[in-house]
Formats: sequence, structure tokens, C-alpha cells
Amino acid sequence: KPVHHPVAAIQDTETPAQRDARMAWWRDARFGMFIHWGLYSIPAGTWDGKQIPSIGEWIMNNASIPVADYKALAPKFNPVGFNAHDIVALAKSAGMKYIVITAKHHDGFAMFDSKANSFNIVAATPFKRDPLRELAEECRKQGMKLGFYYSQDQDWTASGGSAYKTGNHDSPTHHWDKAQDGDFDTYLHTKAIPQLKELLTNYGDFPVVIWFDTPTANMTPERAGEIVALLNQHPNLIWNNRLGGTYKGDTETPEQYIPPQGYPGLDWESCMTMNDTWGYKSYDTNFKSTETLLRNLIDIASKGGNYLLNIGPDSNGIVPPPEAERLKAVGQWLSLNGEAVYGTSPTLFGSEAGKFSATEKDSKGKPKFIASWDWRSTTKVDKVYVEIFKWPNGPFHLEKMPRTVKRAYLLADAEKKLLAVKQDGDMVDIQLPANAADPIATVLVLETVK
Ligand code: FHN
Repeated sequence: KPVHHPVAAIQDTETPAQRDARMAWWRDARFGMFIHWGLYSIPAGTWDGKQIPSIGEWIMNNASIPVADYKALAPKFNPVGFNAHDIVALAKSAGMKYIVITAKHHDGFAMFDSKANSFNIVAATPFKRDPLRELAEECRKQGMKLGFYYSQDQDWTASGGSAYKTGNHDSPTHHWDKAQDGDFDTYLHTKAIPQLKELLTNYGDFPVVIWFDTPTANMTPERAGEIVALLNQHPNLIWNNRLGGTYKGDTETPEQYIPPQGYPGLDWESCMTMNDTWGYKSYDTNFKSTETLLRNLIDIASKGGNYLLNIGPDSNGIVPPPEAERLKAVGQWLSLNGEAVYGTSPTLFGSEAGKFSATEKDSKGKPKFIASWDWRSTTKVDKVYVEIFKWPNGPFHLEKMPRTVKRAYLLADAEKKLLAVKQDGDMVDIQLPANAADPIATVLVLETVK
């Protein structure tokens, strides 16, 4: 049943073919870089000598930092190590196709040149540069897409911006500083909407994505409709399901998990941290392994989604080395096997096929959680890819194959040596070489006819 919105959004008015054209690059991309970067990278998880639990970009809220004290971080922010070329090159080397960076997070600090509000990186810091402009230029040069995250509702330093304590999303009046009191409509009309206008008009062909976040009850359908009227002026834009009001946007956004079935028929993107924070925390070293990250990407692709994987640069603008190392390792794999990820459709074998069967133990004898799959699969019109995580002892056995297999080989094999295939109805056995080409995931290619 169509929802009646105060302002019709592009999703309500375009044809299915127009939607397919608008979403095409995003659907092919499969892998993007999320960047959470802002003033919170200075305290980096510690305030007044105390380590503040939970995610780093929430430090202002979690430590109830007064607005004036938080704003006093701006004159100390001078991230001269920031290098847009290197960050875009890192995303490229990881095999990522788009970047989404925090233009303004819940702390209200704009990481771009804003005339609408002076609490921003150009006007309020000694750095005086606009990282979004620099990234936009580099993305253009290096063939990368660029999107902006914007916290449209929560703004903890603006008077009238929603400011709630954790776990109380629907009680936006719960402030910890009088300076946060004020009128939400004034905030919306003097800061959020003017800044969104700046972001949508000052960066040429970017942003291609606006990534909204965590609306509260303040974002009524009428208020969200005012933002939609602005978004409608940019007909190629893609925006997520977190605007608020009654708007569903373009993309589902599961956070920190992979939905077991994906979202059949919908566009979706799992966003995830590499450690346990989005914004930089100096003492969070709980990094996921390259194995987990890569298998997550494959699992997501097998369910038709995108993986938006986060980095959190430090207060000097430097990407933490453990993050960069892992991204490069994932990119190494993609440089050989990307054909099995980009532009693919979901598995033909159902979301459960290939589930972990054997119990592996780590060095301490605990069951080892990798991603709980022996294999996953992705599809193209004339090919089925099987990404094998656990190399079988005998032939690789597939059931319920809806197509006829013509030839089989390993994607990483430069010679594409053909492997013996036995097909009996919908059962297929492929004779594999003795050893996996890659211990994390070896891609078996099945050339098929329907
Ligand atoms: O509160 C934010 C959080 O800081 C982070 O930005 C994530 C990213 O998806 N979104 C919110 C929580 O849903």
C-alpha cells in the first residue's frame, strides 16, 4: 500500500526502470568505505583522565560533556596528516567503489566549509581546510564515488538539536546542558537544512549518497518532508532509510550485523566497524581479522547486499595502521577474485546453503568463529561462483543446482585449468585440486547454461 507522504519522494514517483538506472552503480559496487572522523578523534575515548565506555564518537553524550567544553576542542583540531589522495588510494586498493564520510555527526561539528554555521573545520580550527572538498577532488581523479553522512536530527551542540542519553531515543528533551535547550524547528531551518543545501550544491557531481542517521521523534513526517523537497532537486541521489518521518529511502541499513536472509527484493547495506568503535579510540585494538572481513563481504554479496566498512582516522588525520593493513589484504584478494563479487546477484542455493558444519577450535580449544560458512555463492547470467572457505577433502558437492554446468575452474588460476565436473540432475560434483588457492576463500567458477 503506498504511504501518503507530506512531500512525495523520488521513490514514490519514479518508474521501476528509472529506479534501476538510479541504483545501478550502487548495486554493482558491493564494497564501500565508511569514514567516521571528527573532533571526537582528539579525546579518542578518554575524558578527564577516564576511559569512557562505548563508541568513541559518542563521548560527548556518554561523558555528559558540557557544550562549551566540547566546542573548545575545535581550536585544538589541526589534522595536518590528513591526505585525501592517500585515503582515496587506500579505498581503491581495498577494492572499494565508494566512500561515505561524516560531514556532521551527532556532535554537530561540520567537517566542511559551512557558511550556515561557524562550528566547522574551516572557521573554527587552525587547520582551515575542507576535507570534503579535498576528498571530492581526489575521488574525481581516482574514479571513486563520494557520499556524505549527515546527522540531520541529533545535534548535541546546537540549541534545539535533539540531545538524548543512550537508550532513550524517543525522549529528545533529555539534555545534559542548558545550552542544548531550544526549538527544533529553529535548528532545522538555521542549521540542518542550510547545511544539507551546502553539501548538495558545493561539491559538483558529489555527493552521490546522503547517509542520514538515527532520527528521533522530533523528525515528524512534515519536517522530514522539508528535507525531501531538497533531496528531490538531486534526481540521481541515493539516500538511506534513516531520514525519519514516513520515508523509507532507498536502502536498508543493518548495522553491525549481516541479516540471515538479506532483504530479498530490497537494496541493502551492512555497515560495520573493524574494531568496536566508529570514531577513533586510541585503546581499542579489538580488530576483526582480514579473514572475518573478507568472509563478511562475500557473505553479504551472496545475499545481494553491500558492505560499508568503517575506518576511524585519528586527530592527525591518519588512518590507524591495523585498519589500512586489513583493507589492503582484502583488496589483494579482490584484485584476483573481484569478478565473483562486483555486479553479482545473490546465491541460487538459498541463504542457508554452505553453512558451517565442522567445528574448528582455536588455540585455546574454543570454537572458532570465522563466518559460519563452509562456502557461499554468487551469480551472474552465465556463471555461478562458489567461494569456498573450508577446502573439502574430496570433490566439492553441490545440491539443487538449477543450471547445467559446462565448465569449471578456479578464478585465481591464471591458466584456468579445467576441473572435472559430474552432474546428475541437480547434483554436481567438482574435482578440486588438492589445495586451496587461498586459505581465506578460493573461488570456484562454474560456467553454466540455464
Ligand atoms: O549513533 C550512530 C553511531 O555513532 C554511528 O554513526 C552509527 C553508524 O551507522 N549510526 C548511529 C547508530 O545507529
